[in-house]
Amino acid sequence: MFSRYIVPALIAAMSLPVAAQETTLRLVSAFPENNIYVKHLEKWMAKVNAEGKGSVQINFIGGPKAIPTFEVGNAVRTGVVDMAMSTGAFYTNIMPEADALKLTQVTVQELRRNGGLDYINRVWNEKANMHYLARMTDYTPFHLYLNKKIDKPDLTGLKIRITPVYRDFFQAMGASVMTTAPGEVYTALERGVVDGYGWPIGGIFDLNWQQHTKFRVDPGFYNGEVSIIVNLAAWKKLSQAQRDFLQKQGFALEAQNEYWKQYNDEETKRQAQAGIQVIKFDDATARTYLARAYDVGWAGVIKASPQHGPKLRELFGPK
Ligand code: 173
Repeated sequence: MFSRYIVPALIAAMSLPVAAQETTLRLVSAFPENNIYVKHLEKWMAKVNAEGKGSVQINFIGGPKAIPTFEVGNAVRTGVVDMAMSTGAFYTNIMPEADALKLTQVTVQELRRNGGLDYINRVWNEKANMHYLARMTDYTPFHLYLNKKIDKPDLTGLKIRITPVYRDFFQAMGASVMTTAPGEVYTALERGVVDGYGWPIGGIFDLNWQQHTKFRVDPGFYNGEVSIIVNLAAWKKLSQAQRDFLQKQGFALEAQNEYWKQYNDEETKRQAQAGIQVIKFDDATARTYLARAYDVGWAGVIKASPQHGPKLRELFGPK
C-alpha cells in the first residue's frame, strides 16, 4: 500500500531538479521572409520544435522588419536575439572574416573534417561572441545580373548593387557600387538606380527581380554561404544535452545541402523561361574572370584580417 504510491511519487520528485527545463531560443532572419532560405529554415525549425519538445524550442521572430539585415549580426553578438539565419557578408561590421565564408571551395562536411569549422568557431567565438551552428547552403555560385549588355568583364560606367560579397571583384572590373540589403534591390532596379546586381543563381524570383533583369553573366563565382549563428552566452547557458540536440539538428541541416544542386538547376531553367539572356564568356575569359574573383576576394580578406585570412585560405582552398 504505502510503497505503491509514495515511492513513485518520491522518485518523481527527486528526479525533478535534474530534468532540464525547456528553453526557447529567439531567432531572426537577415533575409526577407518570402526568400527561399527562410522557407528552407522554416522546415528545419518545425523539425527542431517537434523533436525538441521539453528540451529546445525555436521561436521565429521574423525577417528584416524585426531587425534590419545589416543589424542582425550585432543583435546576435549582444544577445538581443539568441539566434539568426544570416550570411557573413551581412555582419562584416562585426568581423571582416565573416565575408571569407563565400570563398570556400570545399563543402561544410569537409570543413568539419579538416578543422576549418573549428577554426571558424574559434574566431567567431572570440570576435563576434557567436557559435557558428550550421552552414545551410553549399553548391551555390553567385552571379552578376545586368540590364545592360557587356561583351567582356568590364563594368566601367555601370552601377551595380552589391553587398561585401561582390565589392572587391566588381570594383576591380571598374563598376561603381551601391550596397543594399536584399529587401531594397527591387526598388533600386525599378527606379533604374542600378544597372545590375550580384546574387546567387537561385532566388531572384522570390522578390520579383526577374521583372527588371535582362542578362545573367556566366560563369558564377564563389559559394553562397547562409548559416545559423547563435549568441555565445545563450549557447553556453544550454545544458550539454540541449547543445548536443541542437548541434545534431545543425548537422542534419547541413546534410541537406545537396538540395541546392537541384534547386539551382531549376532556377537556371526558370530564368531562361523568364527570358533572361545569358552572357557567356569564352573559356579563356571565363578562366581569367574566375581566377580574378578569387584573387581579389582573398586579397580583400587577407588585407582586412592579416591575422586569420591566410589560415582561412589554407583551410577553404580546394583539396
Ligand atoms: O545579399 C546578397 O547578395 C548576399 O550577400 C548574399 C549572400 C548569400 C546568399 C545570398 C545573398
